[in-house]
Amino acid sequence: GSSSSESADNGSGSDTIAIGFSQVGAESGWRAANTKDIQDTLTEENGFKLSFSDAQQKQENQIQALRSYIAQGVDVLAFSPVVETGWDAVLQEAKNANIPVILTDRAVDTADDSLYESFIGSDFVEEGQRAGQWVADNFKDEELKVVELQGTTGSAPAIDRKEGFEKAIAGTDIKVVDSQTGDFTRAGGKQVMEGFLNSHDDIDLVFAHNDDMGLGAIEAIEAAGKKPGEDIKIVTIDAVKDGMQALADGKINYIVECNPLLGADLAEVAKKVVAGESVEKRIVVEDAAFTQEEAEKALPDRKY
Ligand code: GZL
Ligand code: ZN
Repeated sequence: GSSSSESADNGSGSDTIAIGFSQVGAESGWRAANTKDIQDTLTEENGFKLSFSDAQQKQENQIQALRSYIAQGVDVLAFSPVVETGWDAVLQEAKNANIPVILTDRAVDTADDSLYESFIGSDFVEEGQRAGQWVADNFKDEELKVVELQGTTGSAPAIDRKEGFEKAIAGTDIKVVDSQTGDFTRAGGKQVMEGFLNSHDDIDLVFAHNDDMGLGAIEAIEAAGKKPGEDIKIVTIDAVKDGMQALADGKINYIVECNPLLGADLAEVAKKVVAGESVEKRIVVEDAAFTQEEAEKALPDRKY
């Protein structure tokens, strides 16, 4: 376009969108798939100059990255907030700098939702509810003892998945007898499950907020001489390849998907926002769910 009307050059040529993205970390298979999709989609040929950073699951690193992108004068900011609270200051700084913000994957808890343009991600309450509903449907009259491996404390998926699961089992004899965070990692899930196995000899089912913690629980259950998927049932959320393989192998009993492929929606929303077009405040990503049989069929074509 004509140079005079273009916005101040963002150092990447006026038609390319300079986007700063702060990623939670690299804690799980889901995160790896999400990162790959964003980096494969927000490319030069798609009209983007992507600055990407990994915060190792620390909020202060995310805030630091967002501030550096604001200082660089990017056209748009995007991030997946590791926890729900503590973002108002940096979001206000972005607003003061006229840099629009897009949330992907996880939500923030803010009184002023003018601080971001759009939130693109799954409905985590529904994911927890679908997991709980499968348990309620399959064990409705049993006094089932459940232990819960929670995601990162204070994160939207951990808060919402717990809420959804509890809603689904309300009114049944299913009881969550222990619940602790494994921080969405395999190592965390294994360590917490070892603790649960030491303090409970009556565990019937594990509800893990993601596949990676479920895979860690499998290691702990097998080390204790029990059969995962049989002696102790396992229900998880994500449906990444390793989780789906364990499901097909009968070590996990049910998985609710959490689609990590958010790159296309992010690219579309970023282009509209930079062009000054209105965008939907909330874009809900659709998720599927898989039994052991369905995993066998789906595995060959799984993209992640
Ligand atoms: C969910 C995402 C969660 C995944 C975990 O959208 O935020 O974080 O369920 C990941 O695997 O670590
Ligand atoms: Zn017990």
